[in-house]
Amino acid sequence: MVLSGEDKANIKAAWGKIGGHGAEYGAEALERMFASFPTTKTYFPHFDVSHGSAQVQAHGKKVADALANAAGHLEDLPGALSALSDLHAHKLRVDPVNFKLLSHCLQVTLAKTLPEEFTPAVHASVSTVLTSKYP
Ligand code: HNI
Repeated sequence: MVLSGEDKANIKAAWGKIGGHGAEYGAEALERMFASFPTTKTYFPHFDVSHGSAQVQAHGKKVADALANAAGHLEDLPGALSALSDLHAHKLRVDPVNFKLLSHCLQVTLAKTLPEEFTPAVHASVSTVLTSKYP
């Protein structure tokens, strides 16, 4: 996967706009995923997935922190995401189709919260990164 210079600039700018809201947006994206694509809940049988759940909030922060780390390593995404990829593929055994579902929910959350900044070009750049590991 090759990110253009424009992609990188778009992602850095979009992440900058998220500021301190990463955990909140991460939790909203998870809530949207569980609500809209219920099969994704099968990976979280030990979670309370109801609205406002402390577990979903905490997990939203973990996902957001991982994405922030990735956004800071756009020159070496495979390296930055390697341990997490192993965890999801080999230990958690998450089917790749689910990443597209979470990506979609992240994009909806960003589009809703940053309507001015989330232009089609930014949307495309974010998609490229979020799906970078999948065929
Ligand atoms: Ni995911 C745990 C990041 C997509 C199911 N996930 C994590 C952790 C991070 C993380 C960080 C915590 C790791 C640790 O404890 O060491 N997950 C991400 C990111 C994405 C993603 C950045 C994509 C953008 N995860 C998904 C998807 C699913 C998923 C699509 C399934 C639908 N993840 C899990 C499960 C866990 C998990 C299950 C373990 C949760 C727990 O605490 O028990």
